[in-house]
Amino acid sequence: MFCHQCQETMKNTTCALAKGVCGKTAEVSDLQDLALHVCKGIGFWATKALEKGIYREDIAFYVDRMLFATITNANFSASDFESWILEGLRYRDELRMAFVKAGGQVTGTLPDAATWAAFDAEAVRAAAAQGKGGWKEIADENVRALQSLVLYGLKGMAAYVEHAYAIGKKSKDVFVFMLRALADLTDLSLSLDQLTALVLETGKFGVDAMALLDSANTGSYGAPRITKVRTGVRNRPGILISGHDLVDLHDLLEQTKGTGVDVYTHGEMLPAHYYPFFEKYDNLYGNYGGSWWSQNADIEKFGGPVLFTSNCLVPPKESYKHRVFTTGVVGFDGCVHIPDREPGKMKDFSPIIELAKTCPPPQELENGEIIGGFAHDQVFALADTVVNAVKTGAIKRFVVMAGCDGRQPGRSYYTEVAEKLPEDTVILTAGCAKFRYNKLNLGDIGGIPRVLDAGQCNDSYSLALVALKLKEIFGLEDVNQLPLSFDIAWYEQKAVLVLLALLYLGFKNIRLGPTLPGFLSPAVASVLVEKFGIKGIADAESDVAAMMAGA
Ligand code: SF4
Ligand code: SF3
Repeated sequence: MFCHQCQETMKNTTCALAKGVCGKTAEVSDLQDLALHVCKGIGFWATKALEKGIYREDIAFYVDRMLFATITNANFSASDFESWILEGLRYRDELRMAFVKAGGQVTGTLPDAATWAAFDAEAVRAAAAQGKGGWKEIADENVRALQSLVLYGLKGMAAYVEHAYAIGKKSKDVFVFMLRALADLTDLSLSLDQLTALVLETGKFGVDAMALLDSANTGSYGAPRITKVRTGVRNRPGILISGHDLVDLHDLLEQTKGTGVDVYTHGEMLPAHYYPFFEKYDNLYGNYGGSWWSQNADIEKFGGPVLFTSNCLVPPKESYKHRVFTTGVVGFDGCVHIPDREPGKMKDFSPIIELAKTCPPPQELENGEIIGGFAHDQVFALADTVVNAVKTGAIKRFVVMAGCDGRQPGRSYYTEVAEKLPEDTVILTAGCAKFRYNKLNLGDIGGIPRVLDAGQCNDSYSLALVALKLKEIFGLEDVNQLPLSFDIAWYEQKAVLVLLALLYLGFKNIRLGPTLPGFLSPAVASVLVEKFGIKGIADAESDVAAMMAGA
Protein backbone atom coordinates (compact mmCIF):
# COMPACT_ATOMS: atom_id res chain seq x y z
CA MET A 1 0.00 0.00 0.00
CA PHE A 2 0.99 3.58 -0.46
CA CYS A 3 -1.26 6.09 1.28
CA HIS A 4 -0.30 9.57 2.38
CA GLN A 5 -3.61 11.35 2.39
CA CYS A 6 -4.00 12.27 6.04
CA GLN A 7 -2.07 14.07 8.75
CA GLU A 8 -1.43 10.88 10.71
CA THR A 9 0.38 9.15 7.88
CA MET A 10 3.36 7.18 9.12
CA LYS A 11 6.30 9.43 10.05
CA ASN A 12 4.49 12.17 8.13
CA THR A 13 5.56 10.51 4.90
CA THR A 14 3.54 7.43 3.84
CA CYS A 15 1.66 4.47 5.25
CA ALA A 16 3.36 1.65 3.38
CA LEU A 17 3.16 -1.41 5.62
CA ALA A 18 0.40 -4.03 5.98
CA LYS A 19 -1.94 -1.52 7.61
CA GLY A 20 -2.27 2.25 7.78
CA VAL A 21 -2.13 4.19 11.03
CA CYS A 22 -5.92 4.58 10.70
CA GLY A 23 -6.37 0.80 10.57
CA LYS A 24 -7.03 0.60 6.83
CA THR A 25 -5.59 -2.65 5.45
CA ALA A 26 -3.20 -2.75 2.50
CA GLU A 27 -5.87 -4.65 0.58
CA VAL A 28 -8.48 -1.92 1.08
CA SER A 29 -5.93 0.80 0.37
CA ASP A 30 -5.06 -0.81 -2.96
CA LEU A 31 -8.73 -1.25 -3.80
CA GLN A 32 -9.34 2.42 -3.03
CA ASP A 33 -6.54 3.37 -5.42
CA LEU A 34 -8.13 1.22 -8.10
CA ALA A 35 -11.58 2.70 -7.41
CA LEU A 36 -10.12 6.19 -7.90
CA HIS A 37 -8.33 5.03 -11.04
CA VAL A 38 -11.68 3.87 -12.43
CA CYS A 39 -13.18 7.25 -11.45
CA LYS A 40 -10.44 9.01 -13.41
CA GLY A 41 -11.36 6.86 -16.41
CA ILE A 42 -15.00 7.80 -15.91
CA GLY A 43 -13.96 11.46 -15.64
CA PHE A 44 -12.11 11.14 -18.93
CA TRP A 45 -15.05 9.64 -20.81
CA ALA A 46 -17.62 11.81 -19.07
CA THR A 47 -15.69 14.89 -20.22
CA LYS A 48 -15.56 13.52 -23.77
CA ALA A 49 -19.28 12.68 -23.66
CA LEU A 50 -20.04 16.22 -22.54
CA GLU A 51 -18.54 17.47 -25.80
CA LYS A 52 -21.40 15.59 -27.46
CA GLY A 53 -23.94 17.01 -25.04
CA ILE A 54 -24.19 13.80 -23.02
CA TYR A 55 -24.35 14.17 -19.23
CA ARG A 56 -25.18 11.41 -16.77
CA GLU A 57 -25.95 12.76 -13.32
CA ASP A 58 -26.22 9.25 -11.90
CA ILE A 59 -22.63 8.60 -12.95
CA ALA A 60 -21.42 11.95 -11.60
CA PHE A 61 -23.03 11.06 -8.30
CA TYR A 62 -21.42 7.61 -8.33
CA VAL A 63 -18.00 9.28 -8.76
CA ASP A 64 -18.84 11.68 -5.96
CA ARG A 65 -19.66 8.77 -3.64
CA MET A 66 -16.42 6.98 -4.54
CA LEU A 67 -14.33 10.03 -3.73
CA PHE A 68 -16.20 10.34 -0.45
CA ALA A 69 -15.87 6.62 0.34
CA THR A 70 -12.09 6.79 0.02
CA ILE A 71 -11.75 9.65 2.51
CA THR A 72 -9.87 8.75 5.69
CA ASN A 73 -11.93 6.74 8.20
CA ALA A 74 -15.02 6.27 6.05
CA ASN A 75 -15.00 2.80 4.56
CA PHE A 76 -12.81 -0.14 5.56
CA SER A 77 -14.61 -2.86 3.60
CA ALA A 78 -12.84 -4.67 0.74
CA SER A 79 -16.07 -6.19 -0.56
CA ASP A 80 -17.72 -2.77 -0.80
CA PHE A 81 -14.91 -1.50 -3.02
CA GLU A 82 -14.88 -4.65 -5.13
CA SER A 83 -18.51 -4.24 -6.09
CA TRP A 84 -18.19 -0.48 -6.50
CA ILE A 85 -15.26 -0.91 -8.89
CA LEU A 86 -17.26 -3.31 -11.05
CA GLU A 87 -20.14 -0.84 -11.06
CA GLY A 88 -17.74 1.96 -12.04
CA LEU A 89 -16.30 0.00 -14.96
CA ARG A 90 -19.81 -0.46 -16.31
CA TYR A 91 -20.44 3.27 -16.05
CA ARG A 92 -17.18 4.09 -17.77
CA ASP A 93 -18.07 1.85 -20.69
CA GLU A 94 -21.58 3.25 -20.93
CA LEU A 95 -20.09 6.71 -21.33
CA ARG A 96 -17.57 5.50 -23.87
CA MET A 97 -20.28 3.80 -25.89
CA ALA A 98 -22.50 6.87 -25.71
CA PHE A 99 -19.60 8.98 -26.98
CA VAL A 100 -18.99 6.61 -29.89
CA LYS A 101 -22.70 6.42 -30.74
CA ALA A 102 -22.80 10.21 -30.84
CA GLY A 103 -20.09 10.15 -33.51
CA GLY A 104 -17.06 10.47 -31.24
CA GLN A 105 -13.79 8.99 -32.43
CA VAL A 106 -11.81 6.60 -30.25
CA THR A 107 -8.44 5.07 -30.94
CA GLY A 108 -7.88 1.38 -30.35
CA THR A 109 -10.59 -1.25 -30.05
CA LEU A 110 -13.27 -1.33 -27.42
CA PRO A 111 -13.32 -4.40 -25.22
CA ASP A 112 -16.41 -6.45 -25.92
CA ALA A 113 -19.11 -7.51 -23.49
CA ALA A 114 -17.50 -10.91 -22.97
CA THR A 115 -14.22 -9.33 -21.84
CA TRP A 116 -16.02 -7.29 -19.25
CA ALA A 117 -18.23 -10.13 -18.15
CA ALA A 118 -15.07 -12.00 -17.25
CA PHE A 119 -13.84 -9.12 -15.15
CA ASP A 120 -15.13 -10.14 -11.76
CA ALA A 121 -14.32 -9.49 -8.11
CA GLU A 122 -11.32 -11.76 -8.32
CA ALA A 123 -9.92 -9.83 -11.29
CA VAL A 124 -10.55 -6.61 -9.40
CA ARG A 125 -8.58 -7.90 -6.43
CA ALA A 126 -5.71 -9.00 -8.66
CA ALA A 127 -5.52 -5.60 -10.41
CA ALA A 128 -5.61 -3.79 -7.09
CA ALA A 129 -2.88 -5.98 -5.65
CA GLN A 130 -0.62 -4.95 -8.55
CA GLY A 131 -0.94 -1.35 -7.38
CA LYS A 132 -3.01 -0.26 -10.39
CA GLY A 133 -3.87 3.42 -10.14
CA GLY A 134 -1.69 4.04 -7.09
CA TRP A 135 0.67 6.93 -6.46
CA LYS A 136 3.67 4.74 -7.13
CA GLU A 137 2.81 4.98 -10.83
CA ILE A 138 3.71 8.68 -10.81
CA ALA A 139 7.46 9.15 -10.64
CA ASP A 140 7.80 12.94 -10.47
CA GLU A 141 7.36 14.02 -6.84
CA ASN A 142 6.10 17.49 -7.74
CA VAL A 143 3.45 16.13 -10.06
CA ARG A 144 2.47 13.70 -7.33
CA ALA A 145 2.25 16.49 -4.75
CA LEU A 146 0.11 18.77 -6.91
CA GLN A 147 -2.09 15.88 -8.01
CA SER A 148 -2.51 14.96 -4.34
CA LEU A 149 -3.71 18.47 -3.51
CA VAL A 150 -6.27 18.22 -6.31
CA LEU A 151 -7.43 14.67 -5.57
CA TYR A 152 -7.70 15.19 -1.81
CA GLY A 153 -9.44 18.51 -2.36
CA LEU A 154 -11.90 16.67 -4.62
CA LYS A 155 -12.54 14.11 -1.88
CA GLY A 156 -13.44 16.86 0.57
CA MET A 157 -15.62 18.50 -2.05
CA ALA A 158 -17.33 15.17 -2.74
CA ALA A 159 -18.26 14.76 0.90
CA TYR A 160 -19.93 18.17 1.04
CA VAL A 161 -21.64 17.66 -2.31
CA GLU A 162 -22.98 14.30 -1.11
CA HIS A 163 -24.49 15.84 2.03
CA ALA A 164 -26.11 18.58 -0.06
CA TYR A 165 -27.40 15.97 -2.53
CA ALA A 166 -29.06 14.06 0.29
CA ILE A 167 -31.00 17.24 1.08
CA GLY A 168 -31.94 17.64 -2.60
CA LYS A 169 -29.45 20.34 -3.61
CA LYS A 170 -27.03 19.80 -6.46
CA SER A 171 -24.89 21.70 -8.90
CA LYS A 172 -24.13 20.41 -12.39
CA ASP A 173 -21.20 22.85 -12.58
CA VAL A 174 -19.57 21.32 -9.52
CA PHE A 175 -20.16 17.76 -10.76
CA VAL A 176 -18.74 18.65 -14.19
CA PHE A 177 -15.69 20.21 -12.59
CA MET A 178 -15.06 17.10 -10.52
CA LEU A 179 -15.25 14.91 -13.62
CA ARG A 180 -13.01 17.21 -15.62
CA ALA A 181 -10.46 17.51 -12.82
CA LEU A 182 -10.32 13.70 -12.56
CA ALA A 183 -9.79 13.53 -16.32
CA ASP A 184 -6.96 16.06 -15.98
CA LEU A 185 -5.30 13.82 -13.42
CA THR A 186 -4.90 11.18 -16.14
CA ASP A 187 -2.94 13.66 -18.24
CA LEU A 188 0.69 13.39 -17.28
CA SER A 189 1.67 15.97 -19.87
CA LEU A 190 0.22 18.82 -17.78
CA SER A 191 2.91 21.24 -16.67
CA LEU A 192 3.46 22.14 -13.03
CA ASP A 193 1.90 25.54 -13.73
CA GLN A 194 -1.19 23.91 -15.21
CA LEU A 195 -1.47 21.61 -12.21
CA THR A 196 -1.06 24.56 -9.85
CA ALA A 197 -3.91 26.31 -11.66
CA LEU A 198 -6.01 23.17 -11.20
CA VAL A 199 -5.25 23.23 -7.47
CA LEU A 200 -6.60 26.79 -7.21
CA GLU A 201 -9.60 25.93 -9.34
CA THR A 202 -10.34 23.11 -6.92
CA GLY A 203 -10.41 25.78 -4.21
CA LYS A 204 -12.84 27.85 -6.24
CA PHE A 205 -15.24 24.94 -6.68
CA GLY A 206 -14.65 24.10 -3.03
CA VAL A 207 -16.19 27.46 -2.13
CA ASP A 208 -19.13 26.65 -4.42
CA ALA A 209 -19.58 23.21 -2.84
CA MET A 210 -19.54 24.63 0.67
CA ALA A 211 -21.98 27.38 -0.35
CA LEU A 212 -24.23 24.68 -1.81
CA LEU A 213 -24.21 22.68 1.40
CA ASP A 214 -24.69 25.82 3.47
CA SER A 215 -27.81 26.72 1.50
CA ALA A 216 -29.06 23.12 1.67
CA ASN A 217 -28.59 22.98 5.44
CA THR A 218 -29.95 26.41 6.28
CA GLY A 219 -32.76 26.03 3.72
CA SER A 220 -33.97 22.84 5.36
CA TYR A 221 -33.06 23.26 8.98
CA GLY A 222 -32.93 27.05 9.47
CA ALA A 223 -30.00 29.34 10.23
CA PRO A 224 -27.95 28.15 13.21
CA ARG A 225 -28.41 30.31 16.30
CA ILE A 226 -26.74 30.54 19.70
CA THR A 227 -27.42 27.27 21.46
CA LYS A 228 -26.39 25.59 24.67
CA VAL A 229 -25.91 21.86 24.28
CA ARG A 230 -26.02 19.50 27.28
CA THR A 231 -23.04 17.21 27.79
CA GLY A 232 -24.71 15.10 30.48
CA VAL A 233 -27.08 12.14 30.13
CA ARG A 234 -30.52 11.12 31.30
CA ASN A 235 -31.84 7.85 32.52
CA ARG A 236 -33.19 6.34 29.28
CA PRO A 237 -31.57 4.18 26.62
CA GLY A 238 -29.82 6.13 23.91
CA ILE A 239 -28.46 6.02 20.37
CA LEU A 240 -25.25 7.85 19.56
CA ILE A 241 -25.06 9.39 16.09
CA SER A 242 -21.83 10.59 14.57
CA GLY A 243 -20.65 12.03 11.27
CA HIS A 244 -21.92 14.94 9.22
CA ASP A 245 -25.23 13.79 7.69
CA LEU A 246 -28.18 15.81 8.95
CA VAL A 247 -30.76 13.92 6.87
CA ASP A 248 -29.81 10.71 8.65
CA LEU A 249 -30.21 12.52 11.96
CA HIS A 250 -33.64 13.73 10.91
CA ASP A 251 -34.78 10.22 9.94
CA LEU A 252 -33.47 8.83 13.19
CA LEU A 253 -35.21 11.49 15.29
CA GLU A 254 -38.51 10.89 13.50
CA GLN A 255 -38.26 7.15 14.11
CA THR A 256 -37.22 7.40 17.77
CA LYS A 257 -39.93 9.94 18.62
CA GLY A 258 -42.07 8.62 21.47
CA THR A 259 -40.11 5.35 21.79
CA GLY A 260 -38.40 6.26 25.05
CA VAL A 261 -35.02 6.19 23.28
CA ASP A 262 -32.86 9.32 23.33
CA VAL A 263 -30.48 10.45 20.62
CA TYR A 264 -27.07 11.88 21.49
CA THR A 265 -24.65 13.46 19.03
CA HIS A 266 -20.97 12.60 18.84
CA GLY A 267 -18.08 14.50 17.25
CA GLU A 268 -19.02 16.39 14.11
CA MET A 269 -22.76 15.82 14.70
CA LEU A 270 -22.65 18.26 17.66
CA PRO A 271 -23.53 21.31 15.50
CA ALA A 272 -26.88 19.69 14.55
CA HIS A 273 -28.15 21.10 17.85
CA TYR A 274 -27.58 24.62 16.54
CA TYR A 275 -30.25 24.29 13.83
CA PRO A 276 -33.70 25.51 14.91
CA PHE A 277 -35.40 22.68 13.04
CA PHE A 278 -34.20 20.00 15.45
CA GLU A 279 -35.40 21.89 18.52
CA LYS A 280 -38.80 20.19 18.32
CA TYR A 281 -37.30 16.79 19.06
CA ASP A 282 -37.13 16.54 22.83
CA ASN A 283 -35.38 13.20 22.54
CA LEU A 284 -32.37 14.87 20.91
CA TYR A 285 -30.88 15.08 24.35
CA GLY A 286 -27.33 16.37 24.07
CA ASN A 287 -23.78 15.71 22.94
CA TYR A 288 -21.80 12.78 24.33
CA GLY A 289 -18.02 12.55 24.48
CA GLY A 290 -15.28 14.25 22.51
CA SER A 291 -14.09 14.29 18.93
CA TRP A 292 -13.80 11.28 16.62
CA TRP A 293 -10.64 9.76 18.04
CA SER A 294 -12.09 9.45 21.54
CA GLN A 295 -14.82 7.15 20.17
CA ASN A 296 -13.36 3.88 21.47
CA ALA A 297 -13.59 5.05 25.07
CA ASP A 298 -16.81 7.01 24.52
CA ILE A 299 -18.68 4.14 22.84
CA GLU A 300 -17.58 1.72 25.54
CA LYS A 301 -19.18 3.97 28.17
CA PHE A 302 -22.18 4.89 26.07
CA GLY A 303 -23.51 1.37 26.24
CA GLY A 304 -26.04 1.69 23.42
CA PRO A 305 -25.90 1.52 19.62
CA VAL A 306 -23.89 3.98 17.55
CA LEU A 307 -24.65 5.11 14.01
CA PHE A 308 -21.86 6.33 11.74
CA THR A 309 -23.26 8.53 8.97
CA SER A 310 -19.87 9.58 7.52
CA ASN A 311 -16.24 9.68 8.56
CA CYS A 312 -14.61 9.42 11.10
CA LEU A 313 -14.97 5.74 12.03
CA VAL A 314 -12.20 4.12 14.06
CA PRO A 315 -12.04 0.32 13.58
CA PRO A 316 -14.41 -0.85 16.33
CA LYS A 317 -13.28 -2.94 19.28
CA GLU A 318 -14.71 -6.44 19.55
CA SER A 319 -16.32 -5.46 22.87
CA TYR A 320 -18.76 -3.06 21.20
CA LYS A 321 -18.62 -3.94 17.50
CA HIS A 322 -22.12 -5.48 17.65
CA ARG A 323 -23.44 -2.03 18.62
CA VAL A 324 -21.85 -0.21 15.65
CA PHE A 325 -24.05 0.53 12.60
CA THR A 326 -22.88 2.18 9.40
CA THR A 327 -24.79 3.91 6.64
CA GLY A 328 -24.12 5.85 3.43
CA VAL A 329 -20.55 5.44 2.20
CA VAL A 330 -19.35 4.24 5.59
CA GLY A 331 -18.58 0.56 5.89
CA PHE A 332 -16.84 -1.92 8.13
CA ASP A 333 -17.01 -5.68 7.65
CA GLY A 334 -18.99 -7.26 10.46
CA CYS A 335 -21.01 -4.13 11.31
CA VAL A 336 -24.65 -3.87 10.24
CA HIS A 337 -25.07 -1.47 7.31
CA ILE A 338 -28.33 0.48 7.01
CA PRO A 339 -29.20 0.67 3.29
CA ASP A 340 -29.72 3.90 1.35
CA ARG A 341 -33.17 5.48 1.41
CA GLU A 342 -35.54 4.72 -1.42
CA PRO A 343 -36.80 7.79 -3.26
CA GLY A 344 -39.23 9.73 -1.10
CA LYS A 345 -38.75 7.42 1.89
CA MET A 346 -36.72 7.43 5.08
CA LYS A 347 -33.87 5.06 5.86
CA ASP A 348 -35.04 2.26 8.09
CA PHE A 349 -33.30 2.63 11.42
CA SER A 350 -35.51 0.13 13.26
CA PRO A 351 -32.69 -2.40 13.91
CA ILE A 352 -30.79 0.33 15.79
CA ILE A 353 -33.84 1.41 17.77
CA GLU A 354 -34.73 -2.18 18.71
CA LEU A 355 -31.19 -2.77 19.94
CA ALA A 356 -31.20 0.50 21.90
CA LYS A 357 -34.28 -0.60 23.83
CA THR A 358 -32.34 -3.56 25.20
CA CYS A 359 -29.33 -1.48 26.27
CA PRO A 360 -28.67 0.36 29.54
CA PRO A 361 -28.74 4.18 29.59
CA PRO A 362 -25.40 5.86 28.83
CA GLN A 363 -22.92 6.35 31.65
CA GLU A 364 -22.31 9.97 32.49
CA LEU A 365 -18.94 11.31 31.28
CA GLU A 366 -19.47 14.93 32.25
CA ASN A 367 -22.33 17.24 33.05
CA GLY A 368 -21.98 20.67 31.58
CA GLU A 369 -22.80 22.46 28.39
CA ILE A 370 -21.21 23.52 25.13
CA ILE A 371 -22.18 26.78 23.50
CA GLY A 372 -22.22 27.14 19.72
CA GLY A 373 -24.26 28.18 16.71
CA PHE A 374 -22.24 31.14 15.49
CA ALA A 375 -22.68 30.58 11.77
CA HIS A 376 -22.84 33.60 9.44
CA ASP A 377 -26.42 34.74 10.12
CA GLN A 378 -26.00 34.63 13.88
CA VAL A 379 -22.71 36.54 13.71
CA PHE A 380 -24.18 39.07 11.27
CA ALA A 381 -27.03 39.60 13.76
CA LEU A 382 -24.37 40.47 16.32
CA ALA A 383 -22.37 42.56 13.83
CA ASP A 384 -22.97 45.89 15.59
CA THR A 385 -21.76 44.54 18.92
CA VAL A 386 -18.76 42.86 17.31
CA VAL A 387 -17.78 45.92 15.25
CA ASN A 388 -18.15 48.14 18.30
CA ALA A 389 -15.98 45.84 20.35
CA VAL A 390 -13.29 46.02 17.67
CA LYS A 391 -13.55 49.81 17.46
CA THR A 392 -13.29 50.29 21.23
CA GLY A 393 -10.40 47.83 21.41
CA ALA A 394 -12.34 45.31 23.51
CA ILE A 395 -11.62 42.78 20.77
CA LYS A 396 -8.03 43.06 19.54
CA ARG A 397 -7.87 40.05 17.31
CA PHE A 398 -9.80 37.14 15.83
CA VAL A 399 -8.05 33.82 15.51
CA VAL A 400 -9.54 31.20 13.20
CA MET A 401 -8.80 27.81 14.73
CA ALA A 402 -11.05 25.69 12.52
CA GLY A 403 -10.25 22.24 11.18
CA CYS A 404 -9.84 18.72 12.42
CA ASP A 405 -8.85 17.04 15.64
CA GLY A 406 -6.61 13.99 15.76
CA ARG A 407 -5.00 11.55 18.14
CA GLN A 408 -1.46 12.86 18.16
CA PRO A 409 -0.48 14.10 21.61
CA GLY A 410 1.16 17.18 20.03
CA ARG A 411 -2.34 18.46 19.32
CA SER A 412 -2.47 19.68 22.91
CA TYR A 413 -0.80 22.67 21.22
CA TYR A 414 -4.27 23.84 20.19
CA THR A 415 -5.57 23.69 23.76
CA GLU A 416 -2.54 25.67 24.86
CA VAL A 417 -3.00 28.29 22.15
CA ALA A 418 -6.66 28.72 23.18
CA GLU A 419 -5.60 29.10 26.81
CA LYS A 420 -2.72 31.45 26.09
CA LEU A 421 -4.50 33.80 23.73
CA PRO A 422 -5.08 37.12 25.53
CA GLU A 423 -8.56 37.81 26.88
CA ASP A 424 -9.23 40.40 24.21
CA THR A 425 -9.12 37.81 21.43
CA VAL A 426 -11.97 35.82 19.93
CA ILE A 427 -11.53 32.32 18.53
CA LEU A 428 -13.56 31.48 15.42
CA THR A 429 -13.91 27.76 14.92
CA ALA A 430 -15.61 25.02 12.91
CA GLY A 431 -14.95 21.31 12.48
CA CYS A 432 -13.91 18.86 15.15
CA ALA A 433 -10.74 20.85 16.02
CA LYS A 434 -12.87 22.68 18.57
CA PHE A 435 -12.98 19.71 20.91
CA ARG A 436 -9.47 20.71 21.98
CA TYR A 437 -10.85 23.84 23.69
CA ASN A 438 -14.65 24.06 23.54
CA LYS A 439 -15.14 22.85 27.07
CA LEU A 440 -12.66 25.29 28.62
CA ASN A 441 -14.30 28.22 30.24
CA LEU A 442 -12.71 31.02 28.24
CA GLY A 443 -15.32 33.64 29.14
CA ASP A 444 -16.81 36.33 26.96
CA ILE A 445 -16.16 39.87 25.76
CA GLY A 446 -19.17 42.06 26.53
CA GLY A 447 -21.50 39.11 26.06
CA ILE A 448 -19.70 37.70 22.99
CA PRO A 449 -18.29 34.27 23.88
CA ARG A 450 -14.55 34.00 23.25
CA VAL A 451 -15.05 30.79 21.29
CA LEU A 452 -17.49 31.21 18.42
CA ASP A 453 -18.30 27.82 16.94
CA ALA A 454 -19.84 28.05 13.47
CA GLY A 455 -20.49 24.31 13.14
CA GLN A 456 -19.06 21.40 11.15
CA CYS A 457 -15.88 21.60 9.05
CA ASN A 458 -17.92 22.68 5.99
CA ASP A 459 -19.12 25.67 8.03
CA SER A 460 -15.60 27.07 7.70
CA TYR A 461 -17.37 28.70 4.78
CA SER A 462 -19.34 30.68 7.38
CA LEU A 463 -16.10 31.90 8.92
CA ALA A 464 -14.88 33.08 5.53
CA LEU A 465 -18.17 34.95 5.01
CA VAL A 466 -17.81 36.59 8.42
CA ALA A 467 -14.27 37.72 7.56
CA LEU A 468 -15.38 39.07 4.19
CA LYS A 469 -18.26 40.91 5.89
CA LEU A 470 -15.89 42.49 8.42
CA LYS A 471 -13.62 43.57 5.58
CA GLU A 472 -16.60 45.28 3.96
CA ILE A 473 -17.78 46.95 7.18
CA PHE A 474 -14.31 48.30 7.94
CA GLY A 475 -13.89 49.41 4.32
CA LEU A 476 -10.66 47.46 3.83
CA GLU A 477 -9.23 46.62 0.44
CA ASP A 478 -7.77 43.33 1.41
CA VAL A 479 -9.15 40.75 3.80
CA ASN A 480 -5.60 40.25 5.08
CA GLN A 481 -5.70 43.75 6.61
CA LEU A 482 -8.21 42.55 9.23
CA PRO A 483 -7.02 41.85 12.77
CA LEU A 484 -7.38 38.17 11.92
CA SER A 485 -4.99 35.22 12.15
CA PHE A 486 -5.37 31.61 11.07
CA ASP A 487 -4.13 28.69 13.13
CA ILE A 488 -5.74 25.74 11.37
CA ALA A 489 -5.50 22.08 12.25
CA TRP A 490 -5.90 19.45 9.59
CA TYR A 491 -6.35 15.71 9.60
CA GLU A 492 -8.35 14.44 6.65
CA GLN A 493 -9.16 15.57 3.13
CA LYS A 494 -12.07 17.88 3.90
CA ALA A 495 -9.54 20.11 5.61
CA VAL A 496 -7.48 20.05 2.41
CA LEU A 497 -10.49 21.40 0.55
CA VAL A 498 -11.18 24.04 3.21
CA LEU A 499 -7.55 25.17 2.92
CA LEU A 500 -7.72 25.37 -0.88
CA ALA A 501 -11.00 27.32 -0.58
CA LEU A 502 -9.39 29.81 1.81
CA LEU A 503 -6.43 30.27 -0.55
CA TYR A 504 -8.80 30.82 -3.43
CA LEU A 505 -10.63 33.50 -1.40
CA GLY A 506 -7.33 35.31 -0.93
CA PHE A 507 -6.55 34.55 2.71
CA LYS A 508 -2.83 34.53 3.39
CA ASN A 509 -0.41 33.67 6.18
CA ILE A 510 -2.31 30.60 7.35
CA ARG A 511 -0.67 28.51 10.05
CA LEU A 512 -1.25 24.85 9.28
CA GLY A 513 -0.56 22.08 11.74
CA PRO A 514 0.22 20.01 13.57
CA THR A 515 2.45 19.13 10.59
CA LEU A 516 2.49 20.32 7.00
CA PRO A 517 1.03 17.62 4.72
CA GLY A 518 3.42 14.73 4.13
CA PHE A 519 2.20 14.52 0.52
CA LEU A 520 3.80 17.85 -0.38
CA SER A 521 7.16 17.70 -2.09
CA PRO A 522 9.76 20.20 -0.84
CA ALA A 523 9.31 22.30 -3.99
CA VAL A 524 5.50 22.38 -3.79
CA ALA A 525 5.68 23.15 -0.05
CA SER A 526 7.93 26.11 -0.74
CA VAL A 527 5.53 27.45 -3.38
CA LEU A 528 2.77 27.38 -0.74
CA VAL A 529 5.06 29.18 1.68
CA GLU A 530 6.24 31.81 -0.78
CA LYS A 531 3.01 32.49 -2.66
CA PHE A 532 0.48 32.13 0.15
CA GLY A 533 2.51 32.59 3.32
CA ILE A 534 1.46 29.17 4.63
CA LYS A 535 3.51 28.21 7.63
CA GLY A 536 3.88 25.34 10.04
CA ILE A 537 3.34 25.74 13.76
CA ALA A 538 5.98 26.31 16.44
CA ASP A 539 5.14 26.19 20.16
CA ALA A 540 1.96 27.73 21.56
CA GLU A 541 3.68 30.59 23.30
CA SER A 542 5.68 31.87 20.34
CA ASP A 543 2.78 31.36 17.93
CA VAL A 544 0.42 33.33 20.16
CA ALA A 545 2.99 36.13 20.41
CA ALA A 546 3.51 36.08 16.64
CA MET A 547 -0.21 36.13 15.90
CA MET A 548 -0.79 39.01 18.32
CA ALA A 549 1.94 40.89 16.48
CA GLY A 550 0.05 40.26 13.24
CA ALA A 551 2.38 37.57 11.85
FE1 SF4 B 1 -2.26 6.22 6.62
FE2 SF4 B 1 -3.92 8.28 6.74
FE3 SF4 B 1 -3.86 6.71 4.58
FE4 SF4 B 1 -4.88 5.82 6.89
S1 SF4 B 1 -5.68 7.48 5.59
S2 SF4 B 1 -3.51 4.69 5.52
S3 SF4 B 1 -3.49 6.79 8.37
S4 SF4 B 1 -2.22 8.05 5.31
FE1 SF3 C 1 -13.40 15.83 11.97
FE2 SF3 C 1 -13.07 13.49 10.84
FE3 SF3 C 1 -11.89 16.51 10.02
FE4 SF3 C 1 -15.35 17.34 9.75
S1 SF3 C 1 -14.84 14.20 11.75
S2 SF3 C 1 -13.56 17.69 10.72
S3 SF3 C 1 -11.53 14.87 11.29
